[in-house]
Amino acid sequence: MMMPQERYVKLKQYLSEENPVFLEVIEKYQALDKVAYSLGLLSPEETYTSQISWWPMISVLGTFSAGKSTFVNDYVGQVVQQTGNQAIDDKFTVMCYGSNTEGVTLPGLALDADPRFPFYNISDEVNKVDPGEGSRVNLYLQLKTLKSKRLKGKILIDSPGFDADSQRDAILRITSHIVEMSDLVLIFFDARHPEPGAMRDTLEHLVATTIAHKDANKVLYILNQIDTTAKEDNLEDVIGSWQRALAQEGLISGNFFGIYNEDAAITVEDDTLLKRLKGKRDSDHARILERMDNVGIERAYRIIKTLVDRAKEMKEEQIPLLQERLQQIRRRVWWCNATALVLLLLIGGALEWQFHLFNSDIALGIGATVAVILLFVVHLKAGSFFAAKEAKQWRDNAPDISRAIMHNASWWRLLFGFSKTGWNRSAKSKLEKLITQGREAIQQLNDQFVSPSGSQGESKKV
Ligand SMILES: Nc1nc2c(ncn2[C@@H]2O[C@H](COP(=O)(O)OP(=O)(O)OP(=O)(O)O)[C@@H](O)[C@H]2O)c(=O)[nH]1
Ligand SMILES: [Mg+2]
Repeated sequence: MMMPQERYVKLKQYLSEENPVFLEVIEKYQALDKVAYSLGLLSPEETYTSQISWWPMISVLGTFSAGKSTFVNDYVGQVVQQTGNQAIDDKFTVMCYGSNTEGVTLPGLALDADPRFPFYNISDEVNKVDPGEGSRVNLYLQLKTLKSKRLKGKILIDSPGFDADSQRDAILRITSHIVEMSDLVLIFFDARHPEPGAMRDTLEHLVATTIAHKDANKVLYILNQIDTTAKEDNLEDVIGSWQRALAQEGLISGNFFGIYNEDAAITVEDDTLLKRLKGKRDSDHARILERMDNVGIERAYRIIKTLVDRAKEMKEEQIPLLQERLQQIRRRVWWCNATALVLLLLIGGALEWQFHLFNSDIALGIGATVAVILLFVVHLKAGSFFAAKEAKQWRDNAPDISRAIMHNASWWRLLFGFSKTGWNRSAKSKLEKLITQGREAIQQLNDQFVSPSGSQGESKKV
């Protein structure tokens, strides 16, 4: 396993050539990790740099036979993916650049075990929703490397079509992971079946999750195979019913496109009709390609935004929650201590009353020492008992909180309090600094990419 230190160095080497902004950004991630180590939210071998994709990542999702693989092949300029009119793809294919002229296909395990890819430890995630399936990660994922200029410095993912009956939890989990990690998500629909029935599942699972996504602009909704509307010359109707179906799922505004693949398209006899279809296709296709080619810019923003969000979450949610839970544990421990003290005094009083046990200074001293030792034992036992109990409650839903509770429930913190000690105040001020610096880094990116006139065409590529 790659340790954080090694990972920072690798990331810096790889990314600083691309854009010097990344050097600082990686250092900020390092600082964020440090705060998390001190709070116990991360274990020493973990790092937030492995929870995001440093590569720009584009994913292609959608209904089956919509033409996803055909589109992907066209984009990379090679036939990497099989296509056909029945459900073809049964796994997610992660594609990246490789210098071998002969492409290489590697099993899903290659992705699961490699911290440079955004699927590191995906088997654990799959196991959470579908116990046991994680070990069969090869059934769900594969990695293909190919020598395609378009893929340089990018990750492109082709996915299996959504099928009404056979959607496994594992596939759904991987899909939402992909949507989460991607800088650009292309959701393909099939113009041959634009009505709600045929894409019910896709609508429910993809549209619903992407609408809810905080960064909705990264999702492109693509009606593919619009050449097929030539048969009845009803492009507008088909697009209309498609958008109505999307609106029914709550998607009113969004990035909508209509395209087809020229090699796979049917022959259109009518010239004016062909021109109209091709006009729509060419302009929409060009807009999609522009977003795909510029995905490096979106990635730069995403990486910084994730840092800011993470720091905010830590400061505004995790620290207060942790503080509250630890206070609670501390209160319980003090009640135990108080009860023990009362019991000891009663026992001591009874012994004195019955046997006059504490009639000398030495006896009194021994008695007091025994009492203090007993109280300390009670304090330790109660502390670890209540901390373990509390940690267990958070283990499944918030493992980082659970770990932090155990990390912080040391006897001296339980004795002297948390809110009073400086640790959380200093953590909070470090996080505040990171948040401000993150915002500055975003401005720095704006300076690089945004031209004052606001026109997109003048922006630089990362
Ligand atoms: N008419 C027409 N046919 C297309 C177009 N794009 C793809 N096809 C055909 O549609 C069929 C399905 O294409 P694929 O690319 O395999 O679709 P997919 O979405 O990858 O399908 P799964 O991987 O099975 O989910 C193939 O026979 C393609 O030749 C298009 O724009 N127009
Ligand atoms: Mg396919």
